[in-house]
Amino acid sequence: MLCQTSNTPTRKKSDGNRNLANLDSSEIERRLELQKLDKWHNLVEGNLILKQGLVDKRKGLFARRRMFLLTVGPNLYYVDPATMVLKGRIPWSAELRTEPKNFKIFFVHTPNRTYYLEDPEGYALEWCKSIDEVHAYYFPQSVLP
Ligand code: 4IP
Repeated sequence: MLCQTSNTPTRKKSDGNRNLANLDSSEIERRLELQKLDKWHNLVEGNLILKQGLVDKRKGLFARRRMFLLTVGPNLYYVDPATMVLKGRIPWSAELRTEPKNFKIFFVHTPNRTYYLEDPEGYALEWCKSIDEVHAYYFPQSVLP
């Protein structure tokens, strides 16, 4: 697993992440129908949300609390939950990789930027695992042996 190293803590129980590899097209359609009732649906360009949660994204001295939405595509959108404005998205590429620091803090490395992220609920390892799974699904050639 890309995000796990020998000195990282063991994972907490699952927080409801949906595994992309286990979803067939009819299940995706069914979940998309349900998702249309979700207040985040209009912000993710019609893509099925695989995982969501509030994450503090640090840039410079300050951190901004954002709703992170991991979707098929793949996409990793972040939204200001107070204004419901889509603020950005982490760009995907074969080079993207996660790095958990502890239960709360994790990094997402991209070629041009490292995103410094903190899950106040302590699900950093789940975020890394979910992002890694989506990455492996879309960029299978980049998975290390
Ligand atoms: C902002 O700081 C926010 O952290 C922005 O995050 C961030 O954009 C800006 O970086 C940064 O300057 P202030 O709110 O204190 O001004 P968000 O877009 O989530 O509000 P990104 O999206 O890039 O992290 P710059 O370098 O993109 O402007």
